[in-house]
Amino acid sequence: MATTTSGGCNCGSKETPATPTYPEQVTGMDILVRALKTVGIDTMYGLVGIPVTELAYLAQARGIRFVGFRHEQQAGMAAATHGYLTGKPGVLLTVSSLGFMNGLTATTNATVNCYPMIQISGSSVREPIDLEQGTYEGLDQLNVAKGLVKAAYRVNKPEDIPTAVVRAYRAAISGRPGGVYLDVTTPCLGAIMDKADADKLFYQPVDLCPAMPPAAEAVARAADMLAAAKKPAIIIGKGAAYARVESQLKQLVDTTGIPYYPMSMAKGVLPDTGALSALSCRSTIMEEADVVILAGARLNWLLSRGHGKWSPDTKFIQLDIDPTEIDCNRAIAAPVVGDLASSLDALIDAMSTRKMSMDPTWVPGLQAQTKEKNAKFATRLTANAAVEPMDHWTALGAIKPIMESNPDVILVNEGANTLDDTRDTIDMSLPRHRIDCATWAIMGMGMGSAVGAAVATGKSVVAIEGDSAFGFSGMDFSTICRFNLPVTVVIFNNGGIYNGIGVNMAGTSDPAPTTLDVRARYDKLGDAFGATTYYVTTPGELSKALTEAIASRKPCLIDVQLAADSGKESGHIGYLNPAALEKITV
Ligand code: ADP
Ligand code: TPW
Ligand code: MG
Repeated sequence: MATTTSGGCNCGSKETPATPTYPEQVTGMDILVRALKTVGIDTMYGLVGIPVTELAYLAQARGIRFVGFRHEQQAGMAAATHGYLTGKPGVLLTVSSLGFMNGLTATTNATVNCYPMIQISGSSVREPIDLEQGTYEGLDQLNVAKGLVKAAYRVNKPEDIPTAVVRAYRAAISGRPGGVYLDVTTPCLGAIMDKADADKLFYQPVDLCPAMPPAAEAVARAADMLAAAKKPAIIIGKGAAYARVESQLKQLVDTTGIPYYPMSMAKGVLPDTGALSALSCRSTIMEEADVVILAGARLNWLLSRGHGKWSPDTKFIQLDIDPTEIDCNRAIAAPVVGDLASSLDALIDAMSTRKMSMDPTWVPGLQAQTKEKNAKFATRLTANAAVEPMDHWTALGAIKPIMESNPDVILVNEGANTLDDTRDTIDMSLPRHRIDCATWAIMGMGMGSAVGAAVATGKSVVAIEGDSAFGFSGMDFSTICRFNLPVTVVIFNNGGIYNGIGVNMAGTSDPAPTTLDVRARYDKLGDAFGATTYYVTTPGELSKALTEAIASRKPCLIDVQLAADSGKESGHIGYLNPAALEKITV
């Protein structure tokens, strides 16, 4: 801005013109970054472009770590995993239209899984969107997001940004956690305010995730039922892992002697190999337990929705923060609605004045069954150890002792057989160390979750991926390399979705629908980005490679050559397939 007087020469004049002062100004982007920092956000995952590139630069400059991805879906998976592991919402930043929608798949998946995250997306100018006039990347993003996420907000004015961020944060973590969408319009990001006015907008929100203690009578009802149980069991879900109630669960188990069964991502909340672990006794619990505590686990398809093998006489005590979860599939005899920490504290307290009346044969029976099943299972891991190429079990036989002697390594896992067999093979001994495709059984979470886990915790990560599963997110292996993260990706290559022996029944040269590339060298993909890579064909080579890779704390990729006929259709959930392949005729 010119500071001389207008009109040219002022020669001869003795007066120096006063330098005008202007108030310091800030943009919507400044305010957004500061609002995020005020609520404690220190990391952002995303992929930039108009209108959020400068926002990412600014966030980075102001001390928010920005982890840039190759695909928004994976950035979203990273944010979701960050939220699950830290209990603070992970943040995803996307551009408008397709970038928004790519990210929304992850935000929706986070909502389904009860992971707290916030997707912040730039969106185009409102008026031409509303009149459908064909503006740049025009999409009514707020209304697309609504219905797919836990909450969705739009912010149009810079002065509303701090409130919008606090609302998004609270919605993501309070009650049942989930994905929140925050739409920030291009004009709002670029709008200018006087800094002095903006300064007045910020405040430190009080009690962002309030405790929600259960009602006393609900706890007493549950405690009476538990005390009277002959064959009780606790099913631990990932809600318990998220709520960090491992010490309360340990206390409940230690003081009552009730056996426990963990859902997939709750493995390790209490040790899988603990004396009261009934990990191998799922069917017996379903058929015989008379009282089952659901601790942060939904009675959804993963537990046969409370039907199928379940005894019709089993009574459920459900500890959950969401009252609408109760009775959703089957009558719940004793609902305890509240946050798990408060509910478990109250239940432990109530049990201290009650005596258990457990059948003395219940736990020893489960323990004998566990011993027998484990011995049988062990033979499966070694039965084909000398056969080349390996099958899933042989490869897992090599991996099991290495993962179990590195309990602090976080395991990420997706695939069909690769998922099911890994879950069944590798015992976990620490909470929040197993992240998988979870409630929706989706493929395409691997690289994102591995990045999120490594960034959020600083710990080493091993991602065990089916070859198909890896394909959904494989390009973001480059993000692991670019950020030099301590992540090892292990690819089980059996050449296909479920296996590599699918047959094209039309007899043309096209591959079968399930067929991928059994001879692909995924290790060379890792070479392209400077990772340490291995191609292994024997259990010995796999052991050596994985041991080295974990110790290196560097990006590594291990291509594990499996036999094309290793793995069955749909892994362990083939029963959900409407038609078996052999029924198809041409
Ligand atoms: P899993 O797949 O391991 O069985 P789910 O995702 O189905 O676990 O269930 C998790 C449950 O935990 C959800 O019903 C959710 O409402 C509940 N939950 C999440 N956080 C808390 C918490 N802090 N306190 C109580 N329940 C919680
Ligand atoms: C987004 C359907 C379920 S499991 C799977 C697919 C494609 C891959 C199984 O093959 P993989 O493992 O990973 O090689 P393995 O060991 O059995 O050979 N699209 C999405 N999600 C799902 N679940 C699918 C498709 C599917
Ligand atoms: Mg496969």
